Amino acid sequence: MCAIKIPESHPRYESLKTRNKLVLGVKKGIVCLEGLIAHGRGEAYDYLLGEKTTEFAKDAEYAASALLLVSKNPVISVNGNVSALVPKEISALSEIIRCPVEVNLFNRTVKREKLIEKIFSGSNIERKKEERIPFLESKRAFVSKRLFVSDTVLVPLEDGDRTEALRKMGKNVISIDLNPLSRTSQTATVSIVDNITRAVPNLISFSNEMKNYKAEDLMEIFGNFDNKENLRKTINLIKEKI
Ligand code: PTJ
Repeated sequence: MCAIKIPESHPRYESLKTRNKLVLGVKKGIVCLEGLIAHGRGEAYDYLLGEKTTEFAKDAEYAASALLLVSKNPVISVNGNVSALVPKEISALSEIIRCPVEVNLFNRTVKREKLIEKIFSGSNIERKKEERIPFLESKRAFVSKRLFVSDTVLVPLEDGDRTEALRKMGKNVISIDLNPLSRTSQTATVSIVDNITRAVPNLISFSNEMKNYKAEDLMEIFGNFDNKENLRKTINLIKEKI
């Protein structure tokens, strides 16, 4: 469903369709206004990356899928933008990985949190926020017991503070953020520099491919991935493009 009708022949059809999903998300009370600004920032980086999944993003998505599958207690954390853009895909990924989804909002209101939880009501969703991430001031510090004890957290469109705090707790953090220079990308264990609209479908397809792999093979795939080097190559790609 779109706020306005966009002809499929439009050269920027995908981008305009994505914007419309966010505008509709605002109208429904799922996306906060700041989410539109955050998306604009993402779009600028996407433009520099050629609006497609780079080979480096694909490598990160492959390693992230292996890490999610080999983790004992993974959790997917979602916010307003993620819930408006890829709700079905997040539910599908959580089923393949067999992990819960948790709503975690930066601009948190109980009303919006409940609205978003409804979107994922058919999934394994963690509602109760009984724990607090240490050394984190924002409302994002309140998490479920499940996330508190998790070994790996997938955090699309996260803020750098929480990524750092989760890393300090000893967790693996998989980020999805189009900005390779953001604190989130710079501190995550696996940094996926790709649009969430492409990254989550790729995670689904890689996880499906690997779901019957042995733990040692998954560990090997994850172990062979060098996140710092991958980020360096992505930043170089942007430099070349400019
Ligand atoms: O729903 P809430 O209240 O939790 O708020 C969500 C936002 C996104 C507003 C909040 O988390 C926020 O302010 O995020 P930041 O700090 O602006 O960071 C968002 C990051 O996501 C930026 O680095 C953007 O480049 C990136 N980004 C934006 N859109 C996309 C994206 N990355 C991947 N895919 C996108 N579509």
